[in-house]
Amino acid sequence: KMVSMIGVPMDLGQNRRGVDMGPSAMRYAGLVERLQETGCSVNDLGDIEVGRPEALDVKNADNLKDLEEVVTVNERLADTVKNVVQAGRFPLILGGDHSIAIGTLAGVAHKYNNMGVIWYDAHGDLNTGATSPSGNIHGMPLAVSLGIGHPSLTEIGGYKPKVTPDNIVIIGARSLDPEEREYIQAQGVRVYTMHEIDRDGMAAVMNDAIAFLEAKTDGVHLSLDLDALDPQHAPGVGTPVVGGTTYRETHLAMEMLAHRQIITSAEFVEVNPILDVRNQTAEAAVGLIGSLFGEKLL
Ligand code: DIR
Ligand code: MN
Ligand code: MN
Ligand code: MN
Repeated sequence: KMVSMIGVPMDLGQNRRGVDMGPSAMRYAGLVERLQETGCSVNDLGDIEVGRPEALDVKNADNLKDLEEVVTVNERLADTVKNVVQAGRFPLILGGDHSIAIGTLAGVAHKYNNMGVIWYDAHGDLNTGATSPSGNIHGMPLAVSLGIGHPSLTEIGGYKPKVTPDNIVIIGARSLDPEEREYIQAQGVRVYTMHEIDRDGMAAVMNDAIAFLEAKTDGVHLSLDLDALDPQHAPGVGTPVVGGTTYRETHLAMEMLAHRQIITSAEFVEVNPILDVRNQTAEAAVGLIGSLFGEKLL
């Protein structure tokens, strides 16, 4: 695979400082070498420019923290990602908080008529300024990509929506806000909560999710929020939720995605080195990325 790697040192979409260091932590954990060992040709495009919170004139209109700068960064990211996919390369985006999925999807969805999305996360990220309990845009990127929310977010890349509710699957959910639940139920969004993972096992869940998306999409983006993993396995995240997937389960999920070859772009987000334990979470992310790109034990 021809991989183009893009770091997005964004921490404005939530309120725990430090997630801006996520891309460095994953690079430090040996990401490029790991990908090269699995046979990928890697082009590290460096980091997208993000304003420093201290230097920004922060306005929180409409319950959307740092809206202006989040929009600016995501426009830049969308542009870069669009160029990568147009060049026929695989975009691998390193976060940064999950608000960067807005730009990633704006960039990749150009190329596909029926973009599929796997949202691997403890959360639904289906809030808007009107429903969010926090005002944090990292809790909104899936809604924004579905065309719901503030126009300056939904119009990033110059078109909307990027995806439709019947082409997304959420895996690992265990913390959904009341209006996120309502949306999921009203739209019939396919969600594999921790209940289904416990009951049926990760292999069955992934087989089902892959078969579902494979049949009807022409490209699939993987958006992996490290907080989907249990805090024991990924302590370095801003909004940990107990009862998550293990490292092994997530690893298996990545291997199954690699085997079925359905993923056309991916991002790994919410790694926060300040909250981490000796870079464990970045190392977990790098291990997972290795598996996603076809690394094998034997
Ligand atoms: C919560 C937390 N649902 C919110 N969301 C997070 O603020 O909207 N997403 N942490 O990853
Ligand atoms: Mn999350
Ligand atoms: Mn998230
Ligand atoms: Mn592996």
